[in-house]
Amino acid sequence: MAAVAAAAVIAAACDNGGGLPSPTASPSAAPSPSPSPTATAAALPERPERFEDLPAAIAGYLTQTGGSPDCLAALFEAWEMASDGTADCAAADLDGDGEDEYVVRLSRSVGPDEGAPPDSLAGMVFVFDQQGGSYREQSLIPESGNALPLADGAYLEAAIFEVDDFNGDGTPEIAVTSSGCGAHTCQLALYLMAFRGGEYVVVVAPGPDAPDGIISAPVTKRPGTLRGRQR
Ligand SMILES: [Ca+2]
Ligand SMILES: [Ca+2]
Repeated sequence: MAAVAAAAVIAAACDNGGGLPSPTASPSAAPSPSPSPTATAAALPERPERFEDLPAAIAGYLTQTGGSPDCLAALFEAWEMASDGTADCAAADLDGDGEDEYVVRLSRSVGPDEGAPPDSLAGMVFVFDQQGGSYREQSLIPESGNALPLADGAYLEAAIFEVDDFNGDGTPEIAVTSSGCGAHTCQLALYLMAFRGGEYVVVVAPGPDAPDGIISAPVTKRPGTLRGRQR
């Protein structure tokens, strides 16, 4: 791209040097009466200092803007959010009210000082749902004995694995993963969540292999080898 742009600049310079009158700039159009409402970008809020304050700031931003057509891409860029390359945001109508909700993963760097492998990410996954004109967040990583959060509530390698209608009932479910490592092994946990009875809950029936409906399995490789939904 840079080379193409440079070539265009050079070509333009040559044209101007050829004795031909340079094309006049197109006459300035009359000032448009008012910017299109859809093009009006609300000011991006400052990133809160504390990681645990990000969800409330995002809920406030979504409430102010009435949603996010770019699924928070501009906000995440401004906030310089850490990412593993998997999706940070997915929009889908999860409760069947005709409006999109936002499934959002927030990541930060984490390392051995917090008991994590070097150069890891930890994060939280929330759904932001609008009720009565205000967006509110709910965590999509339920508490479980297999996956303990770090001090600020972040989980290692939290990821949006997929948002899709897995069971064909017409409403999407949300598959979220996180991992945690003990002394010898790492566990990957999978949470399959959906909107039921006014909130987002685990929809897998508890069983021997899934206490609390949370599916977990040992992974012998470093966490992160099971990659989530790609951006
Ligand atoms: Ca909805
Ligand atoms: Ca479904």
